[in-house]
Amino acid sequence: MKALGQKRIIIALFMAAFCFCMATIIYAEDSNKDKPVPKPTPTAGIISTPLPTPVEPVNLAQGKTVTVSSVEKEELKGSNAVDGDIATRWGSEFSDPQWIAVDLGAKYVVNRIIFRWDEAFGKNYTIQVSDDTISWHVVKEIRGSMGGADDISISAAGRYVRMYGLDSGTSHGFSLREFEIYSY
Ligand SMILES: [Ca+2]
Repeated sequence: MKALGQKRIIIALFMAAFCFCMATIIYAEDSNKDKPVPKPTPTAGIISTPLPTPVEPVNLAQGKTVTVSSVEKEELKGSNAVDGDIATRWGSEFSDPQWIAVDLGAKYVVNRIIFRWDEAFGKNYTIQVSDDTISWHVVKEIRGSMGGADDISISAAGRYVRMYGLDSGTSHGFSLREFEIYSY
């Protein structure tokens, strides 16, 4: 009888422990219901797309081979007009006409030319193109330039581009700091 009583006590203790565990679990679940549900962190609405880098126009004439009608003196050579340096210049003899031709090395479509004149500027001149330096085609005629920088739009194609100076704006021939040629 004594063993049976102990067995009942053990069962009772076991049941009590089981009920306590169940009560604890239920309470924990109820407690979780009251907890705020974490909200998802909103993702940033800014899409980081790099802006396209502006493409700088390339001066096709720079560093190319130049031929000129004459030079005033040796240091005022024709290549000074395509060296990218505004401080250097080509200077012709003091007479009209005079010309300077750039060999682009291949045939290009040319849309813009800038002449950066020295004090002895070209007042009246033409722009010519050629594929062989034998047959030249006049694509633009400039009359009454005031010097400084002549920024000229053209539509032409050729390997060689020439400034053919008809009349200087001074009595000192033609002097060109930069002969710039663009295709765009
Ligand atoms: Ca120069």
